[in-house]
Amino acid sequence: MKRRFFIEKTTLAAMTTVVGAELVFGAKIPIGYTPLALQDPDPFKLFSKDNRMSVLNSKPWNIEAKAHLLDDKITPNKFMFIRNNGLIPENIDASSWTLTIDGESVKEKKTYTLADLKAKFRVHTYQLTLECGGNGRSEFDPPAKGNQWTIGAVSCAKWTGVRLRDVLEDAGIKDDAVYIGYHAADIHLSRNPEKEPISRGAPMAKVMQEETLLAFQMNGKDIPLAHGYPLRLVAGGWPASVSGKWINRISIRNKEHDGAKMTGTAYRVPCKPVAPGEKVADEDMCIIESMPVKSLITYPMSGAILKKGQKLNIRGHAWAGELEVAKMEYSIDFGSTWISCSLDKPANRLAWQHFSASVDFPKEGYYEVWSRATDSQGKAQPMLVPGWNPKGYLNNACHRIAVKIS
Ligand SMILES: Nc1nc2c(c(=O)[nH]1)N[C@H]1C(S)=C(S)[C@@H](COP(=O)(O)O)O[C@H]1N2
Ligand SMILES: [Mo]
Repeated sequence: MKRRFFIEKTTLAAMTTVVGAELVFGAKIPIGYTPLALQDPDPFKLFSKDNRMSVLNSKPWNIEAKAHLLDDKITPNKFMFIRNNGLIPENIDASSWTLTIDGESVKEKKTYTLADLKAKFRVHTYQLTLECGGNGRSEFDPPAKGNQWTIGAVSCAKWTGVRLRDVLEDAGIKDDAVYIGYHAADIHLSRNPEKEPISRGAPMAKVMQEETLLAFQMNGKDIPLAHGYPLRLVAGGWPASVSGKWINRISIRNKEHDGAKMTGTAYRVPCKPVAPGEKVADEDMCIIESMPVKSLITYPMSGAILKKGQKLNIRGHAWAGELEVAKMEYSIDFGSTWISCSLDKPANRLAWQHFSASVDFPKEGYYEVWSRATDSQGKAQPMLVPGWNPKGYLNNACHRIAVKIS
């Protein structure tokens, strides 16, 4: 056979990079043939996810839930979305894992093992809402590049760990500290060790909150690998990109952190509203902080069919970033009138809240049930997709489900 029936040298080189070893008889691979090592493994088995989750991307892995899969009050691993910017770290050894605190504004650079962290600091558990800044991106027009999240990039698990504040104070925080930046063990898609897939952070006010954790457990067990084993930051209520996974270094900065995905359009939105599609100057972009008020009807699943005269018991969750949800309503007439739902208090600050209502339908036919949350400052969810921004962040439009009465 002639050489041209086989793969190109450049393709072979790319394959070698991905496989992480020499493809010994690589030159014999026919065109169009995908070696098993390059085929995607079953993500549901790989990550112990329910197979009704949606895979948005496999390189890197990005997987989201559906509204009705998020019905649990405490999100179990099997329904928790995965958002990766790079490749999951390989060969993690928790017994030799360390966390280093450094930066311009640390008094004394210090390194801790996981055992040090557990022994030295008080352990706390909080249920914390983590929503990807890009959740809802798929509905923006003109469309925004990136994972086309629908509504399923949100979770509220129980996280156990030590307070970030306690660890930083142990190393010593200088007066000029303004921000922290995290560094993690995940691998850049290029496999270039000089590059970080993501290195974000938060201003000191968020860092010093009692609920901001360096967590080593999720729902009472070791954190699953995909969610940051063995150590992750958890900063509830803020875009989940602040909650760095696989953390091995935190820098206390004397300026806003300038790591990967802190600048340009990444996790930033126009400081003032812009027209859809408009170009926005860099200096007019602001870092996303607290996430906006939002809700999700988790029961029933959209498309429910009921008999005439039957009441429909709906339920779901609502959250409001740093704030509490103060009011929860539903509408069955496309937002013309709203009826209140019963709304629970959060398990703790920064945890989502559960709502429920018993819905009456006037006659047979097709309906949509819409849910609308209002935060403690009086801001409600918009009925339609809110302010367009270049990367499609912060879509907190009302959630809706279809219901047929027959
Ligand atoms: N090290 C590291 N941390 C990370 C990320 C990442 O790619 N690498 N992704 C961030 C983003 S954008 C989100 S939305 C959350 C997702 O957390 P989850 O995958 O545990 O749901 O992790 C954040 N922390
Ligand atoms: Mo995200």
